[in-house]
Amino acid sequence: MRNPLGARRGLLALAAVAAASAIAVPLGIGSSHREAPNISLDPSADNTDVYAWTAPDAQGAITIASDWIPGQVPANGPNFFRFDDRARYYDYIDNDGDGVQDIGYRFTFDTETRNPNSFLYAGPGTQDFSDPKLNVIQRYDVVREEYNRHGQVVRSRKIGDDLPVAPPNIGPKTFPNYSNFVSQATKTLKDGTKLFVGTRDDPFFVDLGATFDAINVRMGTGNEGAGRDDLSGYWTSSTVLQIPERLVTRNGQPVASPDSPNAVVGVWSTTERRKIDVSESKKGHGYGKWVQVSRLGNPLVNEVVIPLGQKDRFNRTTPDRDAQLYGQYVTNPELARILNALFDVHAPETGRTDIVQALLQGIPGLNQHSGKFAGTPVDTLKLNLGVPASPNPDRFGVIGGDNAGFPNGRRPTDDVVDIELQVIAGILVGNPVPLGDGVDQNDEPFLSHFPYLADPQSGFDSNPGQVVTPPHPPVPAGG
Ligand SMILES: [Ca+2]
Ligand SMILES: [Ca+2]
Ligand SMILES: [Ca+2]
Repeated sequence: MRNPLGARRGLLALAAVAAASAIAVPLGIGSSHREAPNISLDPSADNTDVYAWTAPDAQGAITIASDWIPGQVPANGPNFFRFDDRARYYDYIDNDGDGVQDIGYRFTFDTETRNPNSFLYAGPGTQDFSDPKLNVIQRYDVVREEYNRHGQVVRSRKIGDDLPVAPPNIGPKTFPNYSNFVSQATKTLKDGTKLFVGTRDDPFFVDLGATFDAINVRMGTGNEGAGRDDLSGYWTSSTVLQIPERLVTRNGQPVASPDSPNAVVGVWSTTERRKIDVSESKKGHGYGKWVQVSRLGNPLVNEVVIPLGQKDRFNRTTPDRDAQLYGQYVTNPELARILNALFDVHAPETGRTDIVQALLQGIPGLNQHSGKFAGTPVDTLKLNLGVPASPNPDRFGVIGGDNAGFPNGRRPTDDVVDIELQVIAGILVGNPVPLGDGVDQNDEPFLSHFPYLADPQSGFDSNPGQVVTPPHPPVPAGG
């Protein structure tokens, strides 16, 4: 099996290491491809991706999808991947730009085995959640929290109680109507919030094995397709939320236009564990306070920018301290030096305020917060909710002229690998280099409706890591 571990968290750093070792440049970053050493040993708490966008069919809401647990091989019974009952999973929203959460959604889980004397996850022909043949069922609670300016909880409300998690797609004999089955896992609350939690096709797409080799072979391109989606067919564990704008904005009102003072929100995701926990403990029965063990906002920062010695610390800290703790690594990114050393792309190596602005401060007039915290550098995915969804999304997002995509939020279709490589090379400061990995889209088409992320391939039918993008003519930088 190709190694999908640490998937996109470690993606670019991994690709850089692979490329470096291929031409024997001593970069001194060691043989380990683990991105953040501690969390790579704790995959069930590992954030892999966060998406936040305005869906075309729900323009008065923010849609947030968060994924955990990288590299889930579908054919993996009898104990399939699932959320950890002993962890707490969060989506956070900052609506004034100080990097302190204002709204949070906390997911906790509880797994029941109905018949401990059976080895089967579910019996043949299982139809729905009430079917007694469904032997293992995981349920979740979701609590909506509101915080003061110090991030302390001032209001807490359980909005979902014992809701069913969409099970893994074991195979057609077990779940003959899988799509219908898991559609029951979509819930709409009284306040208009939609929820889905469960197994999905991993929406991230990347040629993990050959990113930089392709650039090496076709210098100046890397943009002609022919890449292999090494994450194709793998599963992920997802939470998808669709929240009416008035429930996330700073003034409790819908967003009237892109210029409205309440238009921009920042999104990130975290995982918490008990400070002292033991494997025998039941849910909530560990000891000690809850501590954050994983954090993810933009799909670039901890992967590429934060050096190995700081990555575990990054996972423990909060966005409001990002500038103080990690600012130097953003302005002088190691990856720019690596790209230059390997491929001579003339990427600026210092003073990269363009990267700080694109990812941490927000782009003025697009996705920068307004008000007294405008331009504060924090690693959140900043989305202007007043920008309408694009009828023709461009996979390059903003650098492709489509302001409804990354880094104005992040849609599942956004090709963040190509975008990030081109941003590091300097497309925002007049150095367009048509870098890419040759994979332009997900292996599975996204759904046009909630929860948008595609059904997972079945364990019976899966053949992960095999989908290859057809070759195509070169695409210039920025698409
Ligand atoms: Ca805030
Ligand atoms: Ca996929
Ligand atoms: Ca790509």
